[in-house]
Amino acid sequence: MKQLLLTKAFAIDGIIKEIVPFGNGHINDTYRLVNENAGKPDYLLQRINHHVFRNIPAMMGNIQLVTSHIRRKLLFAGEDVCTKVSTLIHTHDGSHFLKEEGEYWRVFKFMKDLRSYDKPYNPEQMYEGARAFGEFLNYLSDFPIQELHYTLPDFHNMKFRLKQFMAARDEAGEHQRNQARDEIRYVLETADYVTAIQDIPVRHYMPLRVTHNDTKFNNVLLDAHDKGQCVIDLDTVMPGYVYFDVGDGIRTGASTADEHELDLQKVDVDLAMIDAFAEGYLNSTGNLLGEAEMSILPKSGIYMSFIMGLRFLTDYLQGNKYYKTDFPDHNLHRARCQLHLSKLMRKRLPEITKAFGKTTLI
Ligand code: ADP
Ligand code: GN1
Ligand code: MG
Repeated sequence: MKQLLLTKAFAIDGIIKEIVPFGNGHINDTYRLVNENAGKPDYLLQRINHHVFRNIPAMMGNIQLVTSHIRRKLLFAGEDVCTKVSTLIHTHDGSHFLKEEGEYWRVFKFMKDLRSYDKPYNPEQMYEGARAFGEFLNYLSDFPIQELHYTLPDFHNMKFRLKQFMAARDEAGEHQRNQARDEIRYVLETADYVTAIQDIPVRHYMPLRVTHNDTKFNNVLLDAHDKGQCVIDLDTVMPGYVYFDVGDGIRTGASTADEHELDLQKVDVDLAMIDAFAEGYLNSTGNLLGEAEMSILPKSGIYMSFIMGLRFLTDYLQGNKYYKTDFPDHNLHRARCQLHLSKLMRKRLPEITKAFGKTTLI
C-alpha cells in the first residue's frame, strides 16, 4: 500500500503494521499508523490538502515554530511535553513534510491515551476543552507574531467571504440557487450586521494575536479523566483576533446538534455549555485579554457560525469543491444549520453576554 511505503521516509520508531483511516476532518486525510511493537509509539499520517493550503512549506514552518515555542515553555514549567503539545516527526533528510508524486504528507506522534469529541458530552468536558484553548493562546502570547505566515489570507474576513459568496451566487446554476433561496436571502439581509461585528476590532485597536483559527471542539484532546491536554490541527495558526477562537469553540461545543443537522428543530444553543466555555477560557487566559477583546466575545458565536454557514453555502453554489462531502446536499445542510445557529445565538445574545460577564460593544 502506497501510504505504508511513504512512512518509511519518516524517522519512525518501530515497524508500522497497519494503517487505519482516522478522524472526521473536512480538508486533510488522516490515518493512524499502528506500530507492530506495542511498546513503541503509534503515529498519525496526514495527506495535506494542497488545493486549500497553497504554501505548505510556510504552513509547516508555522507549525514547527509554534510547537517548539510551546514545548520550551512546557519544559521550563516542568509540564508533560508528550501530552500537551503535538510532536512532528521529521523525514530522514530532516524535513517536516514529504512531497511525493505531487502530494504532501506529514507525520505526528499519536497520543494514544487522549481523544477528541465532535461535541462535549457535558459542561465539564467543555470547560476543559476551553481551558486548553485558552492555555494555547496564553502560551503563544509572547510569540514573535511577525515570524508567522498568513497561511490562509482573509480566512475569517467576513467582507471577503461575502464577496466570494456573491460571485458564487451569480455564477451558480438555477437549481442550486433555487434550493438555497432562503439561505441566500438570509445572508443578504444579515450581511450588514455581521460586517459591523468585523469592524469592532479596528475601531477599538484590538491586538492581533497568535490564534488557532479552527477551534472546533474536536481539535482539542482530552485525557481519560476528561482533562484538557493538547490543542491539535495547527494548520490555521496565524495572526488573528481572539474572538475567532472563542466563536468557533462555542459554535461547535454549545450547539445541541451536529454541524449539518437536517432537522433544524433540534438545533439550539446550550447555555450551560456557553457558561462552561466562558469560564474555562477566561480562567486560563487570566488577565491577558483587554477590555475591548472581552467585550466582543459575546458576539463571537454569531460571527463564526455565520461565516461557516456562508462558506458552506458558497461551496454548495460552486459545486462542492472545497469541503469533503458525504452526500449530495451536505454543504447546503451544513450552511442551513450554521446560519440557523447564528440566528439563535443572536436571539440569545443577552444570556451569552451574561456568561462572558461584560456588555457588548456596538
Ligand atoms: P483534520 O484536519 O482532518 O481535522 P486533525 O489534525 O484534527 O485533522 O486530526 C484528526 C483527528 O485525529 C482529531 O480530531 C483527533 O481525534 C485525532 N488526532 C489528531 N492528532 C492526534 C494525535 N497527535 N494523537 C492522537 N490523536 C490525534
Ligand atoms: C474545516 O479541517 P477541519 O475539518 O478541522 C475548515 C474550518 C471549518 C471547518 C468546519 C482549513 O476544518 O475552517 O471551520 O472545516 N478548515 C479549513 O467544520 O478551511
Ligand atoms: Mg481537526
